Amino acid sequence: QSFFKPIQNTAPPSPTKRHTKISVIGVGNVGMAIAQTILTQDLADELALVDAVKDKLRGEMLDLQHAAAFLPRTQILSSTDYSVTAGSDLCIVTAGARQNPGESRLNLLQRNVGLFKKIIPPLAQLSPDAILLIVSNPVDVLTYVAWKLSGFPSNRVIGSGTNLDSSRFRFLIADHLDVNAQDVQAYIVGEHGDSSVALWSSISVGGVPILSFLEKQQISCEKETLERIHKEVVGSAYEVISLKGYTSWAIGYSVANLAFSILRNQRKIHPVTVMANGFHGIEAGEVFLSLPALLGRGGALAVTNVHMTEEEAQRLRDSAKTLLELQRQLDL
Ligand code: 6V0
Repeated sequence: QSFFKPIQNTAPPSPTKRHTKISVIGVGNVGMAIAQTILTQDLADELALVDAVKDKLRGEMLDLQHAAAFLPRTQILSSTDYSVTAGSDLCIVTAGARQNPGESRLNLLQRNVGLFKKIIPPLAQLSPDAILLIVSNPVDVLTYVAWKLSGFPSNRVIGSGTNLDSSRFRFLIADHLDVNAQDVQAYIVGEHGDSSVALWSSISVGGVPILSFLEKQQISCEKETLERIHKEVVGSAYEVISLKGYTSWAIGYSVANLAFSILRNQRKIHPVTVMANGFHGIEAGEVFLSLPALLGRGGALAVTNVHMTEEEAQRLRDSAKTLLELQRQLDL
């Protein structure tokens, strides 16, 4: 005797409904913010969590499962073994080592490369058609590392890059003008963090290009405000970390938004880390940097020909050189 008495002659479930699976590697502050935002957006039928710390991983899984009564139905699994990720459509990597006191950035990077050597090959092997979305820092170099270790085509290896920097930028401009941040278009490209490049001519509010509007009106002090806002964007992560110890909510929403664009084939443009070789005069070699890219079910589908001044393009090329130099020092 089963709990349900079946209804006779019902049609079998439609074979066209795709089962969507997302894996999140690393259930720290960032991984969990991403996982919970994904659940609220009804993006996946299955969510697999992986971490190296068994008890914390199980605790986080149970805590999310206990919210099932309030969320769209998603099967949540967890394991320290990568077999739990098999058949994923999207693998989001947030695992990372913390910087030790006095440790150089290069040393931290090399330790994270060590972690990626354990993480990326099994992910790629168990989900050969997946898209890899890298969040761990330094995100640009680690996206390159993930691309190398996975053997995937570069359109299926993406880093969260300056998507977060750009959303901080849009928030601050919106706050200054007292408008909705969704009406502000503005791109920060290049390296995630300190050397990011704000594309001034890309800023428009409700379809009005801000810079040419200011120039026509000969309002120069507003330009200074925009520059101050970019400085504030660069300082934002440091400020949040000094206040609460880590950043989580904005990166959670920003990565879940990327997951939505990819899995729901939105063909939406996001500034994310992609293979940048061949764009905007970057010819020095295989390097990943953020550029406004069209995202859909196949991953990064195209890069927009966004207008850049020669100075902006030069700053991108300088970043590319710095990253290539760093990549050359890595033991891959
Ligand atoms: P955290 O809270 O220390 O979490 C890291 C997690 O990774 C921990 O749960 C670890 O147990 C786990 N981990 C470590 N090694 C492994 C391994 N081999 N396999 C599986 N799991 C492992 O860090 P937090 O969540 O705050 O940050 C995670 C990463 O995201 C860091 O590299 C941050 O610098 C980076 N961020 C990137 C951002 C971006 O915009 N790209 C923004 C914020 C943080």
